[in-house]
Amino acid sequence: MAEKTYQTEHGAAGETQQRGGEVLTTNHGIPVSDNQNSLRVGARGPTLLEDFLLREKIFHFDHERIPERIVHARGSVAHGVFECTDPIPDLSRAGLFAEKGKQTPVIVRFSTVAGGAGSVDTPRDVRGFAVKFYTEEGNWDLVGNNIPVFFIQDAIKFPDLIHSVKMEADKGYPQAASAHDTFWDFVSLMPESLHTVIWAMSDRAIPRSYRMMQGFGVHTFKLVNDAGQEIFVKFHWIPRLGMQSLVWDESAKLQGADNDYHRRDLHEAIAAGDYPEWDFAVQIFDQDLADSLPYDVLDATKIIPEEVVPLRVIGRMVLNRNPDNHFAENEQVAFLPSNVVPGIDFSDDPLLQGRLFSYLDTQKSRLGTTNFHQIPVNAPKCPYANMMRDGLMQTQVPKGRANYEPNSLDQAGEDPGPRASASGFATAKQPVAGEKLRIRSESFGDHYSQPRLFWRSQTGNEQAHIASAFVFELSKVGLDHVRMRVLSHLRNIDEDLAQRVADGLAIDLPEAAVPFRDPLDLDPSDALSIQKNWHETLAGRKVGILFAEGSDKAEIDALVKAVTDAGGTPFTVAPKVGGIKLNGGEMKADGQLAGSPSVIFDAVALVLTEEAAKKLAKDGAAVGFVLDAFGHLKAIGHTAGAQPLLDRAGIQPDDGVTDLAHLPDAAMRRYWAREPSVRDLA
Ligand code: HDE
Repeated sequence: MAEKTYQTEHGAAGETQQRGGEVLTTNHGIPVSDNQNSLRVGARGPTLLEDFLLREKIFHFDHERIPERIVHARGSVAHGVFECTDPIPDLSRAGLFAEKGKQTPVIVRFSTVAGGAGSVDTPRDVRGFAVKFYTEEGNWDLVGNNIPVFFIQDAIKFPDLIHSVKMEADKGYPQAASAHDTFWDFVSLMPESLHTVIWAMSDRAIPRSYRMMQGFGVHTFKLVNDAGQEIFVKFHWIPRLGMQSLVWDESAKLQGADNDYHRRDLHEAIAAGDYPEWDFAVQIFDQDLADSLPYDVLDATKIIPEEVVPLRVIGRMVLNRNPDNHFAENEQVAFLPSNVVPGIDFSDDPLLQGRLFSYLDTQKSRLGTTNFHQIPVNAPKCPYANMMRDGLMQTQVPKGRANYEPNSLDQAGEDPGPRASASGFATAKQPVAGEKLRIRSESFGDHYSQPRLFWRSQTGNEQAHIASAFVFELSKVGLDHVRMRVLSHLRNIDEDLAQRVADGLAIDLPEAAVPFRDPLDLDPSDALSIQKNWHETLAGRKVGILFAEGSDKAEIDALVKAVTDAGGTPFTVAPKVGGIKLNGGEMKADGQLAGSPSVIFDAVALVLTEEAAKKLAKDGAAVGFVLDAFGHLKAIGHTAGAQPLLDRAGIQPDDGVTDLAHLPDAAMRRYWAREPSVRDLA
């Protein structure tokens, strides 16, 4: 008896499947006639091993994942261009800094450190800021962070640091969070980490957007000019939008509201033509200046304040293209601090020296082959040639016999292959002599002066955030002796900080730790504060406009225009997205209320009639929308009719609560002065 069969609409047997004119084929180019059904005996019988179409498809799928990065697994990339604005040929022979207007393509990857590839974007964490410059003399990778210092001074401690911060080995949690025993145990035993720890407890570790973060090369590097003269350099990225951060409760809620908050923000900005931009600056100093400082420039736990060595802006970077494919360009991009070009060189920073090995090594484990440089996103955009051959996944077909050097094949008329050139990369000459020792220089021994400098450079409000972050994290630590040890260090940073954290934990202060070197009172640096450097602009900021049935369409239209004209991004929110009847027409919303909480906006507007506001006052999502906007110190613009909803949320009007006309201006800032009324800070 013939069995009944059916064909799905897209898989009609006998028709060639086409998309954009392309024929669907196997990986070996064989055209496919049916991509919906496997080959079987009869309509309901067993599937045949012969089905090479099924087997190839499943086989490929089974192997689609590669090991995620051991750190910085979660990241987002964008392409762009670096432009030299102030050439420095006297300092460096690097071609990308040689002429004004010289452009170099780049790819940038921003990342969190501790979480896995599928983790959230807004935990408290350091952010990676890795830039690959595709220069005419090869790739230069400046693999930096958004915090200018690091937790440890020597690469040999890196596996311990990372093991301690990642999810605990037995439990497998917490994911993407430093607030647990093992991290605080480790850092409290390594006082060199305290400077980075205090940065990580500050608002720097909860950025509002990748577009609003500074970037730092962290280590001291060297520039080398044509004459072979070298000079020390530190690299900085300065966001044109200024720095902005989230508040802690907001960043925690964002982890539920939008896991992809930063990735989406970057992608949407570029797609809309709001290209993120940074100035690129250098701090240049010589050995004499280095010798005059009370800390060691080879110690990656130290900054050189801008007030001591000023920043010189020499370029700018614009990110103007989104990746076409997440896997090909984000998962497969490989950054190597060992990628430097002629004119840039390493210092003896022991952390940097260790990194020079680690990144090359890890690519073999992640990407599976020493030929990872051939993957399009990693390949130099300039010609490259050498005698290295073969290996897994070799995709090139080198011609001829010249796979060794020296050779004299040219004398027989054959291509002898490439030769080293005197103008190629040459390590800066540096006299070195000494005994082999496992030892750390005493000049690396001051662990408290710079955290103190950072603390004293913050506004009162920023200090409260730091103290509260310590309280939050240490409240999640179950080991009393670890908390006490952290407090014993905080006393050496600042007694007030230590006392506030102790009060927040409701415990008594322990004795101060005994410092290896007594801390100094270094001059505070205003450049270290986010709030002191806030740019009052709507550019890069998003305004959520809540409306409902009966709202005035002209008012909404006017607000959308005003926000757009001021450089901001309006986003309309309503209880239903499909179409709402308004006074003066009908309107679709960009987002539904329950799925568009106010945490995803920088400011909100309530364009409501009294009747709608009364109705929404009974809806938890609407009350939460207003309550959180207020609690997160955002501007709230509203119609008179919105009052019942504001009352339900208990809003006490202040400078940030305005009528709609003043909203675009009010939305340019956060209302820090409001904070004591909404939160009990340490
Ligand atoms: Fe990394 N780091 N790191 N790191 N790091 C990696 O390399 C490592 C350090 C940084 O978006 C890994 O390709 C060691 C400092 C960024 O792909 C790995 C040490 C700074 C990224 C590695 C450090 C960084 C990484 C993991 C101590 C700021 C992401 C995957 C000596 C200056 C790059 C990979 C991307 C990634 C090792 C310390 C920044 C394992 C051994 C300091 C931005 O190789």
